[in-house]
Amino acid sequence: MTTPQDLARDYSAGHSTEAVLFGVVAHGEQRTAAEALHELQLLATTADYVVAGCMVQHRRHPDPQTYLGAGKLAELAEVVKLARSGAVICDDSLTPNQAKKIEAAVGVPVLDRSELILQIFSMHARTPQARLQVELAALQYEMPRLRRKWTHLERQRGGIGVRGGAGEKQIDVDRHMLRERISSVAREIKRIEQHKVREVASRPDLFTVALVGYTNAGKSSLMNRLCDAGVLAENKLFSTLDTRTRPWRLPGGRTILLTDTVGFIKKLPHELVASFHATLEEALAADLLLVLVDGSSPDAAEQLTTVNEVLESLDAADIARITVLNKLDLIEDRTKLAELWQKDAQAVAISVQSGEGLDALNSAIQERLSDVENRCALMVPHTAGGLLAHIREKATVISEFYTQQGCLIEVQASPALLGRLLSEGARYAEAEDLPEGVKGIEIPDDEPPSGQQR
Ligand SMILES: Nc1nc2c(ncn2[C@@H]2O[C@H](COP(=O)(O)OP(=O)(O)OP(=O)(O)O)[C@@H](O)[C@H]2O)c(=O)[nH]1
Ligand SMILES: [Mg+2]
Repeated sequence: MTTPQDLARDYSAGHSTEAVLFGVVAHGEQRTAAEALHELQLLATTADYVVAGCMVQHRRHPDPQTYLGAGKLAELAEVVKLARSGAVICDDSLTPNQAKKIEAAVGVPVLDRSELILQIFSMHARTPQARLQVELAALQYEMPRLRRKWTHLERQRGGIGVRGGAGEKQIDVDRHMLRERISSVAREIKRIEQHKVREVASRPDLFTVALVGYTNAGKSSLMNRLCDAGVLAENKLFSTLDTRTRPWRLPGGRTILLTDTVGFIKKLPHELVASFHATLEEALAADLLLVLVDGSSPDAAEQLTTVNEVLESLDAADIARITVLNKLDLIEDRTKLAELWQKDAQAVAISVQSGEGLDALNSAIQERLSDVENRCALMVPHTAGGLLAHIREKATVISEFYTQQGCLIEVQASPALLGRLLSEGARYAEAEDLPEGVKGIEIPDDEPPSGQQR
């Protein structure tokens, strides 16, 4: 008997199947087919296909019925035959009808970009939440394609006709089964998400920086370098599907949080965006975004544009951000970064591998911290001495001075943290707190930052 898992989960990887890749590119495109389909090749090899050839057609738009024009489709069938390949993979999403027609012409299974990305997500999902999110996206992707699946199965079994055949009744049964499974998976995801929301809410009120960016840009590698996090980083697309948060001790002793999450890619299947929305939202509940780009990629500028578009679609366009151009060690001619500097003149260039630029990244983060935080002098009485460890961990300490009453401490901290410290026994320092002759501690005599009572 067919189960919903059978229907949605034939997203097993390519198992070294040889595949011919194809796509449509604009007239005037100068790059070779292999160059134009470079990203699709990375996706295909990550999903364990062997690329047997690449073919592109220059057209204004894909054909609504067959994606490629009739002549090019015949050429694709010829290449498939010659290369004896077992599948073809399209660089775009195909409608169920287009996929069916291409399959009839080439005689081997057709995958589109969405299906390939779903396969990779399915291969890389490790936590129960990621597994369910991929399953939900796969079920939703499958729903409008059931008819093709059954036509295909019947042909394999030597069945005749589609209308009124066994497949037609089976489609209704399957559709019902898929719907039930979709609701049950969605319910389970909701339950996990609610648990996560509580977990995030209970997190200590540390400044949080999220790593976002195109897949394979080096987000997890940077997190490993900065936090000794031991997360998986490899030269594959979508190695990370889960959000992980780790403490990061800045030089000077203060701790902030760093969050790593799933990467973006152009033409990400909308089922996956919807399904991973909560994971991304968790990452985007950050005070600052580090938008990582692989500066050595010939498509770096386009990738940065895609990332900015995705961030906008996730309502994250207003979060403070630093653009970080990574893999500097691979760039021989650094004038090639000019286009990226043009997009963001404040971008910081680094190499996670060699460590170059990490100091500059640190300074840029400290600068952003000082933009959103307040600087002031506090008096922490000896009776509230327990607060000092808390302050040293969560705020930037500029200076400390012990007096008879307590510790006079100059800090830069978020308004929320200041509010808490004041409610737990600290107070704003006054000029009289400073013993005579002591210099170097600045006690502002103007009004304290808005919302705070002196
Ligand atoms: N040469 C070089 N390689 C780097 C650098 N940073 C990361 N890499 C490599 O780039 C590949 C991808 O790195 P990851 O850290 O997995 O990238 P990611 O952004 O987390 O990717 P996903 O999780 O797949 O979205 C790995 O093979 C890293 O070793 C760098 O500065 N220089
Ligand atoms: Mg990663």
